[in-house]
Amino acid sequence: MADRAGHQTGRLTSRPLLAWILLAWACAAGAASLTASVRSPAGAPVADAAIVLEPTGRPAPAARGHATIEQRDREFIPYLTIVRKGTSIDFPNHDPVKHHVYSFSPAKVFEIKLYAGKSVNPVIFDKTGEVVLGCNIHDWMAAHVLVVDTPWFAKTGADGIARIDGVPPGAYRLRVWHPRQKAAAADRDVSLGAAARRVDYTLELTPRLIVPKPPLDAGGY
Ligand SMILES: [Cu+2]
Repeated sequence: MADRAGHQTGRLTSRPLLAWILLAWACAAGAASLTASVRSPAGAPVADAAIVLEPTGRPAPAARGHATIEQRDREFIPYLTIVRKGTSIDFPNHDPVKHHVYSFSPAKVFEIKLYAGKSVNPVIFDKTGEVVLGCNIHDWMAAHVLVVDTPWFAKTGADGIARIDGVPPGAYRLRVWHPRQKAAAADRDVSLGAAARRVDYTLELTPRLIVPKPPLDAGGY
């Protein structure tokens, strides 16, 4: 596959006119990109913030996905998962102890009773909204799922940066959300064109509650 792609690239560069036409077409049809930077009021990068672009005045194209939230070292990984409405999520348990995953959030109420290894069935997140995950056995385990109705979203990394590529030009409502935000930032209306766009946000968070984990071999769980 790589060879074939490389070969095609070689052919294109040897035909400047064709390459130019393709480049012009790509710009005209051009996909937009948006980069968001999220920082605390003190200027520190904010990780795990969701950046969501919803098309205004037209439906987002339909798509369903699949995602995985693991349990490892008696923690959920990752802390924040953003999915499209209709996405199924698996909850594999890689620990030598059992977990009991649950959510009481209106967007998705479910529980997977005490289990080890692979969870029986994936859970389908069929409503938009915020879902808080917990474990009945381990109080400190917490994770979040944000269910959205658009394929264009990203979450910030440790550098506080999130980037969404391949967005068709047009009008969008831009939302930022963090599981521990003190107050919601206002939505913004953005018009995306061929040029890359950058937006900056300041979000104040409540500190993450750190509950000490007992050693695994002491209590047996
Ligand atoms: Cu657990």
